[in-house]
Amino acid sequence: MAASDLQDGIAVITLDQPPVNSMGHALRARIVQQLDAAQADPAVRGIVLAGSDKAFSAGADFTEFGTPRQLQEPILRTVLERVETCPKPVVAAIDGVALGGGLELALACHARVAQAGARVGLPEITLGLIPGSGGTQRLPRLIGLAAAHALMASGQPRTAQQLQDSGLFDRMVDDGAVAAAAALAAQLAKAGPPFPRARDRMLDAAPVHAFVDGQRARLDARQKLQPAHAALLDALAASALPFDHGLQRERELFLALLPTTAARALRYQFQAERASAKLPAELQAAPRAVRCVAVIGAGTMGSGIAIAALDAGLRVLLLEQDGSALERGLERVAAHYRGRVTAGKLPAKVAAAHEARLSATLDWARLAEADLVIEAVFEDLSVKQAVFGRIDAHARPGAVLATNTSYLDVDAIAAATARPQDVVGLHFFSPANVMKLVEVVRGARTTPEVLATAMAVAAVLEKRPVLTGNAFGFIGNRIYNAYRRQCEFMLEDGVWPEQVDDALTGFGFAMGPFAVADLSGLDIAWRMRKSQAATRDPRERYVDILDQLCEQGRLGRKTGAGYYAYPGGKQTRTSDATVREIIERASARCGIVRRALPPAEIQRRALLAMVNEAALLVAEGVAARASDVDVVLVQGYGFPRWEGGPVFWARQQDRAELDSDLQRLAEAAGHGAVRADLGPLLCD
Ligand code: T1G
Repeated sequence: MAASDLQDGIAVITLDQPPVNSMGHALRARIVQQLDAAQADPAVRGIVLAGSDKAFSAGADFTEFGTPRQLQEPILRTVLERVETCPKPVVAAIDGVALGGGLELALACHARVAQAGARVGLPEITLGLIPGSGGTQRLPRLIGLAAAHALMASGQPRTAQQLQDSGLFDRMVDDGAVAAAAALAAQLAKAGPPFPRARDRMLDAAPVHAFVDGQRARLDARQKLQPAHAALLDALAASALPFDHGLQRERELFLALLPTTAARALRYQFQAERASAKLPAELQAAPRAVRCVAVIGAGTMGSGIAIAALDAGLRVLLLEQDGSALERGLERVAAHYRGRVTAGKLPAKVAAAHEARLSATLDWARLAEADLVIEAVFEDLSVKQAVFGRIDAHARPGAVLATNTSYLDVDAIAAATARPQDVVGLHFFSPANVMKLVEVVRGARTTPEVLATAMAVAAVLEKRPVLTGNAFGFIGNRIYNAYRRQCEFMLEDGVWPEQVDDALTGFGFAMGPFAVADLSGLDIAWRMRKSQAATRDPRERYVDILDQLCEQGRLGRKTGAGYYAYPGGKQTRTSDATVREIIERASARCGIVRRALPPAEIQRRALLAMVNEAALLVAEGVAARASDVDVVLVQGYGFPRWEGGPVFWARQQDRAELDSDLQRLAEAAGHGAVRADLGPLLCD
């Protein structure tokens, strides 16, 4: 709630709605009540709005969105109007975060004082919305259109420090924002009305329209798929109007976005990510403390994991079995930090502090220093088992032992130790210091305490952890394999790689499956397929196009040809007659009469394959929650966030059509195809 106390004629109204002062109806009503009381109290000369050191306010309470409470007076705009029209000066004291409606509340104040470490932003675009309480109208008037657009279009918070010269804040302090705000309120009271208001500044129409038209032309393909980006520009164009007209236009645009699939999907994703970070009730336990992480294997993955741990403030011991490999790994880490400093993304002293916490060794005995050991060596079971045998011999009792395997059996790896209860999978995605997703793989003997430690470390690394059972492919690769297999079926059925890729990027994927395969290299899948050939059921439909490409040395971009040709080693891919011949021969061998598939059908078949596999994963208990699958696909596989994920997408479809389409896909796949029961997946 909002409590108020009077200090030397200045009423300090403190927003107190843990954990982040999200402004639901109760808090909004309390703020208005406290404002009215301060306004009526003759002893009050000025007013300060403050929050906690964690949050001034995280904005509107989006759990109220789509419910009557969201539109129950006082709505947020009413609160802001009461602040802006208050006959006594109102100053915001910003510490922690001021996001969305939280920043909009501060913008409606007559002045703003920020604590240097505070983070402010208008992240509405990440929720498929635009600011709905004046942000698109007040912010450009305070910091200029271009700076305001940059903040809103990125949706990313900035530190107050980064905005100190923007004109957003009247004061910036290292500490004591409330006292500084009280002093400023007293100053404004002494000077008397009218008090400064963002709304009283006008913007010239011509430069506003020129800027907006320029930005509209720059919207990229994926932004054009998201209605909020165009709506934001429409709202900014309205900032050239008289303030109240612009405010009205913003409101219309905001309300039109609220019910969109994209807005619902993005809110769903926000909450799904928080849910996935929590272990199921029966597995909850206290995590072990982790201060030192040993990473075994200084290759691309190992050095990426080491960087992620260094960035999180942990001590890192990088261990290799080969001196030159260790040197290369250290250079990879050093080059990373040099690049960040050169690009101005990291102060040199911070980079130096990170690197100071890195040590490297060939001495296995030093593993005894680690609280967590992460193995990131070659993806081969016997190699990993040998490494875990040595880890077991040197790691201290109670250390958590993690394998970064992307699909091998975690139990078979754990069996190489005398402490399988301490073994867990931590499947990072490359580059490990960039990709947010970590699959936390639970072995048969993994204890809840070890799982809790893995989830806690993932949070420290600012990752998005998702618990998964120890089944082949875990969650992400299992789903991705089903998706790619369906896309290979479509090649045989009648389309070319570029038609599949274009249809899926047209849906919003960052890249299509064949472009991804060429980028990552076809030989990875080829090696896996050859290892499974002996046990593959000959009755099952198997598409050997990839095998044939690899047999011709077409391993993807790195060999200048894969599903596409890359003439002159260029990045741009071109379709290739050789590939088409291979595909046509494959169709002929299957007796398939090729037919063109429209993009919508390509998209639907690919998505249905994901949905079916998601349902199987939930039914098998590999995924603890249906929404966990969506977090994995969005965070690790380029699934468009504004579509929510395959499960969210399925929940928007007609159930009967889903079932009949899945039946058709299962029949086309032939022997071995399993059509899942979507029931458990589709109930929210
Ligand atoms: N509404 C409701 N609940 C919220 C919330 C919000 N705005 N923000 C956070 N929570 C919940 C969250 O679900 C979790 O709940 C708990 O608080 C702790 O969050 C009108 C329309 C503030 C940086 O987009 O970015 O204003 O899981 O785990 O890591 O124009 O929360 O514990 O039950 O994330 O310390 C715009 C979203 C809203 C900010 C804190 N605001 N929040 O991070 O904790 S729309 C946002 C965040 C709007 C106006 C528009 C982060 C955080 P539970 P957490 P954290």
